Amino acid sequence: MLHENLKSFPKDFLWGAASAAYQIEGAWNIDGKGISNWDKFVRIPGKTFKGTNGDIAVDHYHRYKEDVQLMAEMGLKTYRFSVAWSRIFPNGKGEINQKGLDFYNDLINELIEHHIEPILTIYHWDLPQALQDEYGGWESRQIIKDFTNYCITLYKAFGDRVKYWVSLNEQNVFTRLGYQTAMHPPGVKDDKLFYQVNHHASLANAAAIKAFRSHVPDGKIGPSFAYSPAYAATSKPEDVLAAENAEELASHWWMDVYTWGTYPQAAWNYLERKGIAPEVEEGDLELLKEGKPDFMGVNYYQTTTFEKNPLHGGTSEGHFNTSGEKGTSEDTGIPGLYKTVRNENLNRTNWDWNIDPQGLRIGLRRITNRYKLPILISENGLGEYDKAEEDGSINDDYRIEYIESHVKSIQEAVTDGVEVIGYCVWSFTDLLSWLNGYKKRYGFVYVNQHEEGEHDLRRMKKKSFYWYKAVIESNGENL
Ligand code: BGP
Repeated sequence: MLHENLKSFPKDFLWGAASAAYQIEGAWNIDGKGISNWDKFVRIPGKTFKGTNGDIAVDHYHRYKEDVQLMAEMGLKTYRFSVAWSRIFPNGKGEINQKGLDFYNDLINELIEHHIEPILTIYHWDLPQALQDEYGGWESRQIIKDFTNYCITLYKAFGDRVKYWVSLNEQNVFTRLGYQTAMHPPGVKDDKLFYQVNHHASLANAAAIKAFRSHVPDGKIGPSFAYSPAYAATSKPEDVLAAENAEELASHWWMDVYTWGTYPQAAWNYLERKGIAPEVEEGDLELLKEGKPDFMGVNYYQTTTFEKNPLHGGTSEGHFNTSGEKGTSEDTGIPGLYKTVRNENLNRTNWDWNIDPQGLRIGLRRITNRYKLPILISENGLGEYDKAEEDGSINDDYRIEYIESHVKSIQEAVTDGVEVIGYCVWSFTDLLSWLNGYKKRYGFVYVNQHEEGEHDLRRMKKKSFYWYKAVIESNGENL
């Protein structure tokens, strides 16, 4: 649809930015914090870019007041952050670490004082290592109880002030990279285990949402799903089918479970015939149905284009660009189902991520049509090299262009009738990219932190900082 005039953003639209504990906090072993799976994983040689780790990250733990001050100056309406589970429960369960609760209490109070709505992500990938050691973390059903206990602790501590909650961040990504590509902890490649781990995570997600209803009855909660809408490479029916396969196995597999507590049929049959469908126990599907979210959190970075992949001799796992050298990523696929192919209609970043603002509108509409849930865009942004000039300016016009085009696309979706609650740009300050160190930057605020040498971690406002401030001031009218 081409619209003559676009609808305005809702008056209470949550213009925001996002982060995650491990990527910003640092203070990895301070004030009683326990060790997480990431604290351990980054110490294995060759796992991260130049061996970078989050020991210090951008030291948000000690500089949160300065960071919130910058958010206030920008006029942010909301800030999405995550809680490090091992700060609250150093062993994942058992005794609570009061200093961990204090830190997040202080942060939340600081945000509220500055009229910034907190959005709290309960789990953004940093699992207490003690749980991984004891029972394999997400590999065991025991995680459901410990995760729910951790959630209830947070609901009781912060539910009076925090009204927006994200349960699991990108379940599809942390399980895929943890159990299919071995690029994230625990560094395993096992397809059957991957689906089993996902089943446990979905159950934990549902149990957490179910418990939320009695502890924070006036709050809203949902998972954040990493959605990459599938395109067909051509109008050949076999390519269209490949895209359908991908949409079902790589997206509906999670979003259907979140919303309805059911697995999509063709994907289920495919996995069952291969002997890798998850084992479902009595009562599981009932629990999944009881965990319906209030909104679908969507992390959108790009669309993916698919074509037919032969059953024999087809493409399987390919190299992922974590070097920032354009053109080094390879196609991936599942023989017999689909394979990715470069979309020549789209420009790409230096990390080979497609730049596709219209894809966001398409994705928002697909979710609205299928699930009829409001949507929180919990992440979207551009990771690029940034350069601090001698006069301290950072001219990130490419980032402004990226965000502006995506905001326009959201407005088009809003005009189409999609209910969007808010938009959290990834990220507020520069931060540690899990596998790409500090050279792949996303922030509105530059942080003087690099892979090597000593750096003073000072904060510098990028050109995009001022631009987004003006967008917020005009509630998106001033693009
Ligand atoms: C999402 C994660 C974020 C963030 C972002 C950018 O998948 O939720 O934590 O890292 O991607 O990814 P990257 O740092 O790999 O560019």
